[in-house]
Amino acid sequence: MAAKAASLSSTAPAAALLLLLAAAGLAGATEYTVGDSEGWTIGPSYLAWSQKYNFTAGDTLVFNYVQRQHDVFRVTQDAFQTCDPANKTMQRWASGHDVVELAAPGIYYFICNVSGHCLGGMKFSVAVGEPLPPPSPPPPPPRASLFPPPPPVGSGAASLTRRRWMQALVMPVSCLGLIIGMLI
Ligand SMILES: [Cu+2]
Repeated sequence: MAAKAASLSSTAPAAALLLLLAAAGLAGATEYTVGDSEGWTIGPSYLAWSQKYNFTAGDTLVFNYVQRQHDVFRVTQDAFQTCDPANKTMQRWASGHDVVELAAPGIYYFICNVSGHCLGGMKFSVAVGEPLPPPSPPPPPPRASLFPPPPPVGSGAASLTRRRWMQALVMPVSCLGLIIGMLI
């Protein structure tokens, strides 16, 4: 019985730590490669790709492509729909390996501005939600001293209870004696 309790108290902190690590992994920022292994190019369905994931603020998008064959424009909804980014571009990238942070919640619109590519399907939008709240701090691990071993069945428990009763009785009796002594 006592051995079982000891083994439980030693595995509990380890289990709590695993849960905490899992929660931290879920709450942390995620990096998404646009188009997955196909990258940013003509051909893949970026609408289908963008609908596979739930994006939250703090996540990042990585655009991988051959430099000068494509580029990345973050544009307004209007420019996204018409594929015409003139005066409607908020940010642009052209390095071939562009890391774009989705810093705040909202809808982000991306297109490729190489002629014909947006109309050819190189466009997608992502709806970025609020980040998950941080995990609450873990409770302090239980200490062995907080769990005294149970008293042996029989004599121990009974004698302990009797001793407490004796202590509870001795105090008022001795006080009463003192008062009586003062009165006499
Ligand atoms: Cu392109």
